[in-house]
Amino acid sequence: MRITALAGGVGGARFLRGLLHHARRTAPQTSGGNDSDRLELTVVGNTGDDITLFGLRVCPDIDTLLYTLGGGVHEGQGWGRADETHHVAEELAALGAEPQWFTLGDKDFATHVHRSQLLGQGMPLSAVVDRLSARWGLPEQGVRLLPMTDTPVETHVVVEEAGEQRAIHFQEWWVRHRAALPAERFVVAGLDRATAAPGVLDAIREADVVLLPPSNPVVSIGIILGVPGVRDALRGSRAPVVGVSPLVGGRPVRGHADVCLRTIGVEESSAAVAGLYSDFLAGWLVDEDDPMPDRRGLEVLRRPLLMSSVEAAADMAGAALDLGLRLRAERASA
Ligand code: FO1
Repeated sequence: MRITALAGGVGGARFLRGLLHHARRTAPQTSGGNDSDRLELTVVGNTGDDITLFGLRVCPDIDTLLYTLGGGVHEGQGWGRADETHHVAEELAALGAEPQWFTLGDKDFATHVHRSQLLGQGMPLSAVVDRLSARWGLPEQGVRLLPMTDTPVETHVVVEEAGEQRAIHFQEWWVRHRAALPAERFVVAGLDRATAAPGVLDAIREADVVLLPPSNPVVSIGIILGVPGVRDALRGSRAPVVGVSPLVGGRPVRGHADVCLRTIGVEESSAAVAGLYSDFLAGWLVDEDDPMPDRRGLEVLRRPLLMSSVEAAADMAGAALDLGLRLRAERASA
């Protein structure tokens, strides 16, 4: 069974960890269960968060997916490594190196050093991600992680300060300013010239089901949808696309999806987020307390959407997957 997911950072990674847990706990116990049931997951990761710091290329959403699915993530933060130390960052601060508002741990630095070393040798980002995925044992779990594009792109935020507009990097807005600086709009430098990374469009076209985890619909999934060809592939895919609302009661479970939706002039509701995907969405999970969106042709399921544990995430991901498989079966018999 081939599943493709478009994912951003913490919420997407936790959802996909739940999906893998769901697959393991429902796998046929008999040995040699026919391979067609084995879950093969392709994750298309957002690279709009990427930033160059201290001369190193940092890919926050890709790294959050690697560390979470690979079992090395700092669970409380949802990003960065568990059991970290910060000697390099402390020395950089002593040297007066900027910026100091983005916390990089020592083990995390190794990822950025090696990635920058390989990129510097001319290796495309997708090949670098393959190397990092191998270190984290993703292939053994049947997981292939692809950056959405090998083209360097960066999400910047146009902010208004003292009556003048200027663009700052998304991470500075998100981390340093906690998304509290009024944002005029998002600009993704390089996206219009980007091409989907090798395998991305085929993974969407050839999937049995495509899943949209509860990642930020504007600055994570929205950015992936902006890669030329991705939206058309979703529209034309034989796979039903099933998404999970990132809002519960109109509020994001974590992060600042509400602020991002307001910035693009979209209502902060799960129905409005489903509207952003309406040209390809077939199924939608909303929290059990949320109003049912009355969208024709959209199959809506009510489920608890708080991923308070891996088991809860597995229940949620399992429900999304089962909805996708049901919709696929209905299409096949139509
Ligand atoms: N998020 C923060 O809120 N504060 C940080 O200092 C921070 C550092 C950081 C370092 C590496 C990394 O991969 C992610 C990091 N994040 C941090 C999360 C990052 O901002 C993500 O892009 C967002 O969480 C959105 O996915």
